[in-house]
Amino acid sequence: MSLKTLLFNGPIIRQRADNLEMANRILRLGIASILSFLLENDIEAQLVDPVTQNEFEIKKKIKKFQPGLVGINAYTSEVHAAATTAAWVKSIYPKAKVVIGGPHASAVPQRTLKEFSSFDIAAIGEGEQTMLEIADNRRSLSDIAGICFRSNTRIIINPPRTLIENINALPYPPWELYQLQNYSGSNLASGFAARINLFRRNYKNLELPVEGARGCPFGCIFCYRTMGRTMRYKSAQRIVDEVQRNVEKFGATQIHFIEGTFGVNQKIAQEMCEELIKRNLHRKIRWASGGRVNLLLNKELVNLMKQSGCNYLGIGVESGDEEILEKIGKGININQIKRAFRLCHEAGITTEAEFILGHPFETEETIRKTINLACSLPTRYATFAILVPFPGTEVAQMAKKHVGGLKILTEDWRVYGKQIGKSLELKQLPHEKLLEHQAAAYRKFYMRPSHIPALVSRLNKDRIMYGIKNVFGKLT
Ligand code: B12
Ligand code: SF4
Repeated sequence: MSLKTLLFNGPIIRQRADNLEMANRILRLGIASILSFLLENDIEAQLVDPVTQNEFEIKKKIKKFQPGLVGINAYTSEVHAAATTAAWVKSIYPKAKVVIGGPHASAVPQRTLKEFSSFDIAAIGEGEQTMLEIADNRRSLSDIAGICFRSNTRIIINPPRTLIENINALPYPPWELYQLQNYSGSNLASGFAARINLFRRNYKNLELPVEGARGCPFGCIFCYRTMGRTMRYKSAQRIVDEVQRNVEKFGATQIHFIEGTFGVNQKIAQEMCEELIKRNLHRKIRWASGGRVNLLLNKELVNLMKQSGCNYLGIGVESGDEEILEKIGKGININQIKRAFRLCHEAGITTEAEFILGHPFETEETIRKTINLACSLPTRYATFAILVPFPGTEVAQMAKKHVGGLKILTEDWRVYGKQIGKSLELKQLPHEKLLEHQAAAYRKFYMRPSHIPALVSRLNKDRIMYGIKNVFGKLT
C-alpha cells in the first residue's frame, strides 16, 4: 500500500536571530512540483505550510492525516530547523519516515543523516520520481536511485538517479492548495509603488514562480547546482501556458522565472517573449528573473524582454576585478558587465547587481575595484554578500585546503547565509575586515543622493536591512 505523504514547504523556523536574510515567505517550487507529481500519480499527498499555518494547526493535521512519509525542503542554513521539525513530527506521529531534500541534502547526504538522527532518508537532486518511488512503497529502499538511507546502524548511498529528460511533461505546481493570499512573493517584479510600503508585505501583487529550464552549464566555483550542469528546457509554449494559467486561475500579476540564468537558450527566450506578447500577457504581468551578463548582450533580445513584461533582473556580477572573475570561473569580463547593464538600463529594466566579497585571492584592492564597479554601473540596486562555502561547491574544497587564503570559520550550518557571512574569512582579510568592507560597500552604493530612493524602497528586504544595520553598527 502506498504511503500517505505530507510535504513541508520549508521547515518550521522558530529562532530567526541568525537568519536575518531568510525571506521564508517563499513558494518553494521544488516542493510544489513534487506535490503535483505525487497527486498526478495517485499518491494521497498533502501540503503543510509553516508560513500560513501555525504549529497547532499543523499538529492537528499530522494527527488526522497520519502520514507514513514526510518530505521537507531545506537550504543549508535551514537544515537544523528541518531536523527539529522532523523530530517534532515524529513526536506527534512516530511512524512517519522523514525525507530531507534540496541543495544541502543533495550535496552532503551521508553527512546529513549522520548529523541529524531525525531524518531517515536524504534525497539527492531532482525529487519528483524519487519521492514517488518511496511513497509508492513497492520497492525496497536499496532499489531506489538517488537516495541515501539508514539500514540498521549503517548509512547507505545508492547510485544517482537519471535526470527527467522531458521536463515539459511535469505537471503544473498545484497553487490551488496554497493560501496564496498570504504570499506577496519576493516582490521582485513589482514597481516602486509596491516596494514603498515599508515593513509591510504587499499582498496585492501575487507573484508566482515558473520554471523554464533545469540545470546550469556554467562553472562558478561558489555555486551549488542541485539540478546538475546538463540543460533541459521547457518549450516557450509550455512556459507561457503556465504563465497564462497563473494569471487566469490565480490572478498572478507577477511572474518570477526562477532559473538563475535566464536565456541560456536564447532562441527559447526569444520565443517565450514573443508568445507573451502574442497572448497579450505582457499587459497583465510583470516578470523578473536571474540574469547572467553574457546572456544579456543582445540588444534586440533585451528590448524584447522588456516589451514582454520584464521589469527586474538580479544579475550575478560577483567582482570588479578581471583576475578574480577568471579565478572564480565566472566566464565574464568587465566590458560585458558594463554592456549588459547599459542595455538593460536603456531598455528600462530595473537591475540588481549581485556581488560577493571574500573570493579566493581577494584583497583590499580587489574589493575596492568591486565597489567602484558597482557605483559606476547604471543599476538601481546592488547587494554585497560575503562568500559562503556551501557544501558541494568548489569553493568549499578550496577553503579546506586554504587556497587563495580561504579559511572556513565554522561548519555550524545555521550561519551559512550569504549576508551574515560568519562562515568564512581570508588570511589576508579577516572576518571583521570583510564586514567592514561590506558595510562600506553598502554605504558607498546607497548613500549617494541618486540612490536614497532605492534604499528606502528596500527597507522591507531583510538582507538590505542587514546591510543598513551593519553600516550603522547596530548589529554584531
Ligand atoms: C530561485 C532561487 C531562489 C529564489 C526562490 C524563489 C522561489 N519562489 O522559489 C529566491 C531569490 C527567493 C532565493 C533565495 C535564497 N536562495 Co536561492 N536559489 C534559487 C535557484 C536559482 C533555483 C531554486 C529552484 O526553485 N529551483 C527549481 C526547483 C524545481 O528545484 P529545487 O528547488 O532544487 O527542488 C528540486 C530538488 O532540489 C529536490 N528537492 C527539493 N526539496 C525537496 C524535498 C524532498 C522531500 C525531496 C524528496 C526532494 C526535494 O526536488 C525538487 C524537484 O526536482 C537555486 C539555484 C539552482 N539553480 O538550483 C538557488 C539556491 C537554491 N539558493 C541558494 C541560497 C543560498 C539562497 C538564499 C539562502 C540566499 C541568501 N539570501 O542567503 C536565499 C534564502 C531563501 C529562503 N529560504 O528564504 C543556494 C542554496 C545553497 C545551499 N546549499 O543552501 C542555491 C543552490 C544557489 C547557490 N548559491 O548555490 N533563491
Ligand atoms: S552562479 Fe548562476 S551561472 Fe554560475 S553556476 Fe550558479 S547558477 Fe550557473
